[in-house]
Amino acid sequence: MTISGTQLAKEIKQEVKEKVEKAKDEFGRPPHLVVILVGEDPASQSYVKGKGKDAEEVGFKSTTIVKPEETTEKELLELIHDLNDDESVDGILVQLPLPSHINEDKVIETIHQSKDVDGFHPANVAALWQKRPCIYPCTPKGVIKLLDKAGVEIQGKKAVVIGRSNIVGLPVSKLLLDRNATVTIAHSKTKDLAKTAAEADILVVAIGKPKFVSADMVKPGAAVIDVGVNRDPITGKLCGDVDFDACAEKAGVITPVPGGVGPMTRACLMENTLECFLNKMQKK
Ligand code: L34
Repeated sequence: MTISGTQLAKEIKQEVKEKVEKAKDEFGRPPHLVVILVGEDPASQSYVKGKGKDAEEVGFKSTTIVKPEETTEKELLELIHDLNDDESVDGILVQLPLPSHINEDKVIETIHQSKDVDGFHPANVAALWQKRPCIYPCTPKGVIKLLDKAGVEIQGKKAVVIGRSNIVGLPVSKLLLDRNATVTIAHSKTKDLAKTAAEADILVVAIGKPKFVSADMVKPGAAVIDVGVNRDPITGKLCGDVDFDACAEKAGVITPVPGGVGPMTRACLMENTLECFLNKMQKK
């Protein structure tokens, strides 16, 4: 069975929209999300466009700031400082990856933690790993919601996460661990990766290689979550890290690309923006 991220994202956005209506009555304005894109990478342009579209759909104020590729690190950090100080801005997201002359870590730690809708700030990451209140990063949060929606039991199950990035592999592993799965973090250097993967009740793939997971790596009945967003080298079409057609027959549930984790990332970003807004307003 295919789990539709598009459908679940729609339901989440509907809930956010209703809460935004109420928040507007109570606080006099909707949440304001600012997304910054540096450069002209077509994939990033597409994701940023999707975020702006979703933000408008749920009734946020949405601003997209596009900066040229040559923007200096100093200029970008100054822009972030201005947005940090701007009372009317509730969420700040700088789309990654950034041009190589800009230090991503510096950018991430400059965004004020209270406006860090991505949940990438080191203080937020620390809070996540110490089970303190925090913003759950969008993609990992979306993965867990997809599993819950599909009725997949997590507790006591064997989860294998392929990929160990700060954005997906590590936090998704932590969230699965917090739900009492037994988690193996695998990666491109794992020996017998196929064998390890084939033992998973829950297989989450975020390795960034088109059609990396073949049917022999999937345990019959497993839940397969494909976090990959790649271009098929032959057709140029969007595809995941999982060979969907081959694996769909063996998996119990599986997410498609497009229409799986991508839309969920965006829906969770809307939830996080509302959360940052409410945290701020309720403190006043
Ligand atoms: N700061 N940078 C920051 N935050 C993020 O959360 C991201 N990520 C990743 C890249 N850089 C980031 C995203 O937003 C990946 N990502 C992302 C978000 C949405 C989609 C894909 C990747 C998405 O909407 N995918 C659609 C298809 C879009 C298309 O056609 O191009 C899908 O159905 O999968």
